[in-house]
Formats: sequence, C-alpha cells, structure tokens
Amino acid sequence: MEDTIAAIMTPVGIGSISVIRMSGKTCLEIADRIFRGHKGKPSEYATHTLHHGGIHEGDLLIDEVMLAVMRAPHSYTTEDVVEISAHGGIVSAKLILDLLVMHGARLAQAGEFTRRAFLNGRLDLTQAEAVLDIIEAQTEGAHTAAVAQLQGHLYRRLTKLYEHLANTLAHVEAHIDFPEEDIKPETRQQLAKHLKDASDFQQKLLSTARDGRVLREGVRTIIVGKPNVGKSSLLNALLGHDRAIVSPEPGTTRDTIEEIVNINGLPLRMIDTAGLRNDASDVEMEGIKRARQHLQASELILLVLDCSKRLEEMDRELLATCREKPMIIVLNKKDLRQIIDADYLRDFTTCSISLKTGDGLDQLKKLISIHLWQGRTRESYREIFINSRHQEALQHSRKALEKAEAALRGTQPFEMVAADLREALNALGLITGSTVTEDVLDRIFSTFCIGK
Ligand SMILES: Nc1nc2c(ncn2[C@@H]2O[C@H](COP(=O)(O)OP(=O)(O)OP(=O)(O)O)[C@@H](O)[C@H]2O)c(=O)[nH]1
Ligand SMILES: [Mg+2]
Repeated sequence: MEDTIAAIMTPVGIGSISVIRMSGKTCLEIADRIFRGHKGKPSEYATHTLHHGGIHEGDLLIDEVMLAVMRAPHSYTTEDVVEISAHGGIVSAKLILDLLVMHGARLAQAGEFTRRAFLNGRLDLTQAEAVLDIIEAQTEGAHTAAVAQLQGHLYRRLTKLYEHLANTLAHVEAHIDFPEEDIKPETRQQLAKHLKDASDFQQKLLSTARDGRVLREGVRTIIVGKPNVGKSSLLNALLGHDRAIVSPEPGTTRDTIEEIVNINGLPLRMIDTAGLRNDASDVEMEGIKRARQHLQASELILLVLDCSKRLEEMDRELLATCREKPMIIVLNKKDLRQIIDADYLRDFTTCSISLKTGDGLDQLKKLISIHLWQGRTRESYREIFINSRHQEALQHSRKALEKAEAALRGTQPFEMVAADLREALNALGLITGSTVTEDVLDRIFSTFCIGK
C-alpha cells in the first residue's frame, strides 16, 4: 500500500478522549513533524510504546496527547501505525486530523484500515467481518459469536474444507488424460465419497445460518393482546426500564414501539403494539392495523392475556390466528384472582406472571430462550454462526459439489467433474476472500465505520 491514511476512530461528540489513527509508510515521518515529546521523536521510538507530548502546528500547541507507535508488521494493518489519543470533544480531533492531511496523509474511507489488514493477509474476510460484528453486537451472545469468528473458528474450518476439495480436484485432474476404461470404478466411488463428506460438512455449516441471523439481527418478536392486559408493562419489564407508557386506561399505546431487548444474551427486536379491539377510535384503529401487519412478519409472538378475566371473543380470535406460529402465552396479573379458562389454553405454551410484582419474569425469559435455541444448534458448532453472505456462497458451492458427485457416480467424463469442483472451490474462496473481487470487497467494507 503506497499512501498513508488517517481517520478519527472514536465517535464524534462529547467524550473524555478522541483517538486518531494513521497507517502507512510515511506516518512516522508525519508524526515527527507535528509531535513534540519529552525525548526523541516518533520515528526513533520503539514499537508498541506510548509517549506523552504535544501536537503542534508550527509553534501553536493544538492539544496535549498520548502518542502510540506500532511498527510494521505487528500492527492492526501490518503497516506502520501511529495512534494519537487527544482530548475528547469535536474540535481537538478534527484539528489534528486536518494537520495530518496537511502533512500528506489521506482521509481513510470506511473500513479501510480493516481492508488493509485483509489485503496484507493479517485477517481473512470472515475475521474482517467479525470485527464489524463485534462493534454491532447488541448482546453478549452476539458478541461471543463474533469474537469466536475473529479468532478464526470459521476460517480454519473453511480452509480445511478448501484443502480437502483441492486435493480431490488434483486427483480428478490426474485422471483426465487416462482413457476412460483404465479408471477403476473404485476410484470413482472413492472420489465421490470424498465429495459427499465435504457436502455433509457444508450442510452442517449451513445449519448455523438461522442462528447467525438471530444473533446479528435479533428475532422479530411481537407483543399482542387486548387493551390493558399489560403489553407495555411487559416491554418495560424485559427492557429493564420504562420505555412505553403504562396506564390503567385501555387504549394507551396507539403506535408500535420497537426496542432491542436482551434475553439471556439473545437479541430480540421486540415490538409493543396497540391493544386489539373492534370498537376503537380512528387513531387507535390505525395502530391496530399496524399491529396486525407486524403480526404477519414476526418470528415469535408473545400473546398477553389478563388471567383475572374470562377469555373473550378477541382472545379466542387471536389464539386461532397465531396458533400455527411460534407463540408463548403470557398469563399476566397472577397477583389477582385467576378466573381465566385455563382448560382452553391446555395445548399452548403458557407462562404465568405478574408484571406488578415481577413474579414469573425470569421463568418467562428462560422460556423464550429455550424456545429460540432448542434443538437447532449442535453443541460442537456453537462457536460458528455464518452470515447471509457466507450462506449464499456455501449454497452455491454445495450445489456444484453435488453436481460433481453425481457426475462421478455416473459415467460422465472427469473434465466435467473437474469443472464443477473448480466452481465449488471458487465459491468457497469467496467466503474467506481467497478468490474475492474488488466490488465484493467494496460492498463488505463500505458497511464499516470510518476509522475501523
Ligand atoms: N394487578 C396488576 N396490574 C397490572 C399488571 N401488569 C400491568 N398491570 C396494570 O394494568 C394496566 C395496563 O397496563 P399496560 O402495560 O399499559 O397495558 P397495555 O396492554 O399496554 O394496554 P394498552 O396499551 O392500552 O393496550 C396498568 O394500570 C398496569 O399498572 C399485573 O401483573 N398485575
Ligand atoms: Mg400499551
């Protein structure tokens, strides 16, 4: 990489420090021109050392800072890197960045530091994506998965798979010049078996896609029920703070309210809705319409019932509408006398709680997490959760593999098998980045923040 890039790494706004990062061949030279420390200059400092001093524009002191030097190749980008920790706020960092540019640095694009780390071979593409996943993680569960990906869990498995297939391809290619009748049927069967194993393994990876999406994006969850049953109280209780207005008046919530709720480490995109009833005002009716729309798109329904009342027509209608979907029935107000028709609810998953006393809330959280995880992710793959980009490439690769396997089990010539195998390998390479193109990189790194 020829030029030196610079950016502010910390969010813009008021905070105690701002950090400006610079990476590239000339960054120590640029630092020499603007930094005055107690002894020596940045280009003489040992790698991985931190220095107190001032950033100067000529004789003017811009800010008092700490300057860190990380020399190639042991840095985030593998290039020479200088990081300047200045005072927070919006002015210091901006002035320092301007100064770096004045002395020859170029403003970094979104994700450009990480892109360099990838291009210089320090990270593969799945690890680069993991950096973004860590930053964007909303819960511990999502964070743990992202850290595992950054550690290379997915990368190592893909590399092994790639090598396995590349070896098989070499075998196939070695047979291409043989006359067909000289190839033993056992050879074909053996090679086909290799491909079957690889495709089974791909299937295992693919089975983690749904959980990967859950961790990255959250489960679309809706809270529905009649007015006044405690829907907004439920959202607030799960959030841990008062977000939605709660009042004894039916019809309090009129619009939908969406928040990310952390349930035992899992993110849920939870929507509180207007209570459903048929005799509402116009505004409330609009809210009810929205609630019904969200109901269609949700992946988990929390249907709230007031267990101090008998079931009404609307409750039965809702139970009937939602019965095919993943649903937990929240029987709220258990602190009051319970007269709800329990028999009618026998076939549903229910949880009795009181949002007034908090009784039963932990059981509800447990029930939600069991509901979301159970029986899908095998323990040995818990550290792998592929994203939709990986999923697409894996599906492509698996299809090509299956074609190659069928060709081997049949009588097709080895040239055709080899072509399918090459396609499978190419699709795999897209995931780790070994066969990736510029525009794919552009697409991935443009979603990063500036300074990362
Ligand atoms: N006794 C008792 N009262 C509760 C409980 N949970 C909620 N409430 C009360 O029930 C009333 C309605 O609660 P909300 O959370 O506003 O109900 P909602 O379903 O959001 O109502 P709408 O927005 O009008 O549809 C409030 O007065 C709450 O204090 C509970 O467990 N026990
Ligand atoms: Mg409400």
